[in-house]
This record gives sequence, C-alpha cells and structure tokens, in this order.
Amino acid sequence: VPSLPTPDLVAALAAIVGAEHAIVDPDIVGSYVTDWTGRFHGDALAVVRPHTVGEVAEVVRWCAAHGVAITTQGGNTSLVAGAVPQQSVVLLTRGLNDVGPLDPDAGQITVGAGVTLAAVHAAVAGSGWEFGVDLGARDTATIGGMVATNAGGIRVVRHGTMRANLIGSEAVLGTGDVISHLGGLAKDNTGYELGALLCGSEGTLGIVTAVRLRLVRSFAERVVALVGVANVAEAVALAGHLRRTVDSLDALEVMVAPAMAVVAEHLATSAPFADAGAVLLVEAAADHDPTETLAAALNGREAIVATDRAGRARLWRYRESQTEAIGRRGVPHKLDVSVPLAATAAFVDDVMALGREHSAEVFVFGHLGDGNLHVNLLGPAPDDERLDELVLRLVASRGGSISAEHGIGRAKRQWLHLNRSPAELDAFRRVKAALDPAGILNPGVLLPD
Ligand code: FAD
Ligand code: 2HG
Ligand code: ZN
Repeated sequence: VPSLPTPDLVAALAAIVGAEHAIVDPDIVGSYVTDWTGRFHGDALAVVRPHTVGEVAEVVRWCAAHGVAITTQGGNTSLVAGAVPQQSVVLLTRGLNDVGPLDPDAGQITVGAGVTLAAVHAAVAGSGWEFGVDLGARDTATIGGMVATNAGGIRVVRHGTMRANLIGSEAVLGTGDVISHLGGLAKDNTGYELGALLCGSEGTLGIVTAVRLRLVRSFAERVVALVGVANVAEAVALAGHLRRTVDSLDALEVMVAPAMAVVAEHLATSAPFADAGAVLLVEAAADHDPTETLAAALNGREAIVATDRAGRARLWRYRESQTEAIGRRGVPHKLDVSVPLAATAAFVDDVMALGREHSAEVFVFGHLGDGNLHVNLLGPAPDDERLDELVLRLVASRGGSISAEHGIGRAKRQWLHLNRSPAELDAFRRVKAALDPAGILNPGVLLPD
C-alpha cells in the first residue's frame, strides 16, 4: 500500500468519478480522518465521492487490483472509530442520495446509502407510514452506515434494529461485484440473506449502495413521561412492568443520576427529581391518546408528562443531549454494552466503584428497554485503555456484550475475543476472505489482526 497518493491512484480515481470528486488536497482530506469524539485520528491517501453504484464498483475494482485499502464513510458519526481511515482511500457515500418512491401499499421505500436518517423520516412523513429506526445522530448518520453497524437507537424496544427493518439491499463486494436484491418481497426464502450479513459487517464485506426499507404504520398520538426512581434496580423492575403492561410502548430509556446531572448542567436547567438515583424516559404511541394507559401503569408514581410536540421534545432533550453534554466536558471513552437485565443494577454499582478507584468520572445512560447501557468514562487519556479493559471484562463476566449497537470499529477489536469464540472468529475470517479476497475493505476495523 503506498504511503502517499501515487499519480496512478489519483488519475484512476479521477477517471472514474471526475477530477472534482477525487480529492487529494491535504486540508480537505484531513477533515475526514478524525472520529466524532475527537479521540481517534488516522490518515488517508485521498477522498473519493462516487455518485452511482457503477462508480463505486469501478473504484473497488481498481483498488483491489492495486492493493489499495478503502475506508467507507457515511456520516462519520461512528462512536467506535469505524470510519477513521489508516493509509486508505476514504470512499464517501453521501453522493448515493436517491430517495423513493414510497410504495404506499407495501409500506416500503428504496433509498441510497448516503441518505441521512432525517431525510428518510422526512420522505415518509405524512404517508401513514414511518421508518421505525431513530437515533440522536439522525441529521448526519446515513442509512448505509446504519446498515453497516446494524444501528439500534430509541425505538428498538418496539421495532427492532436495522436488521429487522431491512427488506433488501444493494452492495459492492470487495471483488467489485455488485449484489442487488431490492425487489421488496416480504417473503423470500431463496437462500443466504446477504443483506442480513451486511448488517453489522462494518464495511468489511461490502459497500452498501442502496437499501429497501420496511416501514411501520404511524401513530397519531404520543405521550412522553420522565419518572424518577430510587436506583437502577427499581428502574429495571419498572421497565419490566411497563413492557408487560403498556402495549403502545415506543421508547424506554434510562439516565443514571450523574448522567442526569451533567446533562442538566449542560442545558442550564435543574435536574428533575433531584434525589432520584435514576430517571426513566418512557414514550408511548397509539391511535388514541395513550396517556391514561401509561398513567395506569405508572400507578401513582410522580411523573413529568408531555403530549404536545414541543413538550415531548423538551423532555427528550435530557436524554438526547447526553452525548453532547459529556463531549463538551472532555474526550470520552465510550463503552456501549448490554448486560442481562438481572445483572444490570450490580453492574452499574461495580462500574461506578471502578470509576472511583481510577479517579474517572462515569456517566451511564441508555436504552433500558433493550438492556443496553452507554458507559462513558472521562478522565483517562485518549490512549489509556486500562479502565476500558476492566469494564469490558466485567461486562463479559456477567454474560453481556461489549458492543450492543455501535459496533466494534477500531476501538474495540482487541476485545472481540471476550464475546466471540476462536471458532466464530475463524468463521468471520473465512466469510471476509470469500467476499473481500484482497482484504481492501476497512482493514483494521472489526476483525482482530
Ligand atoms: P459512519 O460513522 O460513517 O460509519 C460507521 C461504520 O459503517 C464504519 O465502519 C464505516 O466504514 C461503515 N460504513 C458507513 N457507510 C457504509 C456503507 N454505505 N457501506 C458499508 N459500510 C459503511 N448508534 C446507535 O446504534 N444507536 C444510537 O442511539 C446512536 N445514537 C447516536 C447519537 C449520537 C449523538 C452520535 C454521534 C452517534 C450515535 N450513534 C448511535 C452511532 C452512529 O450514529 C451509528 O453507528 C450510525 O449507524 C453511523 O452512521 P454513519 O453514516 O455516521 O456511519
Ligand atoms: C445514544 O443512545 C447513543 O444516545 C450515543 O448511542 C451513546 O454517547 C453515547 O455513549
Ligand atoms: Zn444508543
């Protein structure tokens, strides 16, 4: 692999995508080599912006033939440094931005991989359908990146992750071959589900160029409630009760007290439920106002409730501003984990104790309905991973996953063995070798060396 863009590389990319989309200006290239948190930095040979699947395939074929690595980048909102290049060409997918049309009877839409999540929501708004996946980075994260990471977000408790909402896909494999399955049949058992394999593959098997999304019916009425509880154990118990009794449950999030305090400070407001050990954010959505159903399930607990759009958004700010609030305070180490619900309360206690022992600030929040906690550590230097290691080993020892939704990226691949057996890792490598025989797609991401 060349360490500088060679004239051959530049000329080849320019011939495929046009000179204005084959970028080697160091100032522009330099703006694509750092991750969203500012913790991880890389370097790139060039940036290439294809606008069609054909252009993507030609770029991949040229790079495979010449041993040049490609790092695919959508919105670069990865929280595990998955889109940070290392001596590679950054392939930007944002030019793959076709949208629609929406099939109103099937409840499906085909979109380009570079379309942002917010643009998908906007495209289906008012149709009676919605896209069932939503997350805080919606204005920047792309659909291709979300497939590649099998993104989760705030509606998984009702609609599942990207994998459950993907009905077909088109992608360019590491060979340059195009696989396309966008027909949108709800039932189609004709062999391997390659789209599902691409979900969570983090750009290591193929570059997703377009997807066919399954939509869910939209609901006219929504209610959001913030509920303070004494501690995480009570939060887990209440979450279970809500999942059993509220059929319109749409989101079930948690903020443990220090995380709530930091976001309240960031929003220049006081934390609701000042004495609470944790706060739940609950949303229900139905055809008829679900407030009474939710109130009955909360059974007299004190709650702050909003049904109008602005009021709901005000309550969501306590949850959705967590990432920004912590990022303003320092460069975080992000550990996105899931533990069995029964182990959640003890896990949080243990993580807090580890933080105290290592003089680190620990902020815990996340998608409690899915057993997914975001552990953010502030204090350790960007390259000091001792505390990360202790937390991830604790997760694994309690039967949890070291990555619930953000993926492995560059940040966690040294710990993948905590969750995956040698036989599984061997199977991963054989799949990789079959679909990307030259090993040019996202080397250094997901798979350990
Ligand atoms: P990138 O960051 O550009 O890339 C992510 C990975 O996918 C990389 O490995 C990249 O190489 C690969 N990739 C990108 N596009 C393609 C493609 N077309 N084909 C193949 N590989 C590709 N994540 C959640 O799951 N749930 C959340 O609730 C959530 N909330 C977030 C909130 C904030 C404020 C932020 C900053 C991030 C959040 N994330 C969340 C993480 C992030 O938004 C998701 O991982 C998202 O799926 C990344 O999309 P992206 O387009 O930015 O991908
Ligand atoms: C969220 O759920 C995101 O808000 C980001 O997944 C989590 O910042 C984080 O750690
Ligand atoms: Zn999350």
